[in-house]
Amino acid sequence: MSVETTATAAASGANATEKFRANKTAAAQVSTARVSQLASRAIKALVDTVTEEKVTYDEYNALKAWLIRVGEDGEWPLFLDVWIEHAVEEVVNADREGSKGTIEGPYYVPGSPVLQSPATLPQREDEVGTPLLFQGQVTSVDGTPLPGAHVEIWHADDAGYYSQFAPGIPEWNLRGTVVADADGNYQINTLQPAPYQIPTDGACGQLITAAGWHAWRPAHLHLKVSAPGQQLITTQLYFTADEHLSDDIASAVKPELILDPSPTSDGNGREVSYNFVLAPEEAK
Ligand code: MBD
Ligand code: FE
Repeated sequence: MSVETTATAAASGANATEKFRANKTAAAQVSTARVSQLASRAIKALVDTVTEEKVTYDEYNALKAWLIRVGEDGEWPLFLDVWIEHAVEEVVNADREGSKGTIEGPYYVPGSPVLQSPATLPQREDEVGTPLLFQGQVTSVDGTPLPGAHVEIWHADDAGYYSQFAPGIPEWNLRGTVVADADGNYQINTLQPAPYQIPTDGACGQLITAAGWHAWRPAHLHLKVSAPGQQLITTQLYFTADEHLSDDIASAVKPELILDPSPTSDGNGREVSYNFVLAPEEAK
């Protein structure tokens, strides 16, 4: 295989780094005092680790080499979203009403094809996987349906690859922005995602191997759900009986986010309902 057709951590990481640069606005509004406070504490946490653990020069140089490699492999988005983002999400959404959120992860791309409900996500003719009908209603916290709510969904294919991050997959494969109907109801036909291993051949994989950890996330759907006047929620949904629900490497599972699909009447697939409750936008 040529470089272009091989799914490597470096290729996926470079894409994640590029997409982050393209989509996220620079963190320009952090004050000097706040930068000083946060950077001091973060550095102190590392220094305390060195002191308390009596770190050797071999260990210090191993860390230096590894940090250099994280950048070379483009894996800062992966590293941060796997090991740090869950804490940010918990802090930011601590008092939020309505449905639970969880981390976005490194593989979101804005601007996916807009599809009217009932919708089928873009997929290849020979896409592998069990059909999954995912449906429900989007309401506000007082139960009012939200007509035309947007249910943005993206997930990995059966081999664990995301379109636009692994090579050879059509651009918007298994990605879509589904518009709910006049009653806030949505219906999405897709495929059951498989348990997912983060890329193991880059710097993050090197850390996982060196530490004797595992690289698994439970199978998941990623979602961003929004409607005018409501706060957008970023979340993920998981599936009951997945062996990695209790040891997600990204620490992003919450009990409210676990689906339990049933077989469809034709016996060919599975279906599940999940209702999204959006919190009102904060008064300005
Ligand atoms: C993923 O698919 C993901 O959702 C997270 C959080 C990290 C790495 C890959
Ligand atoms: Fe994911």
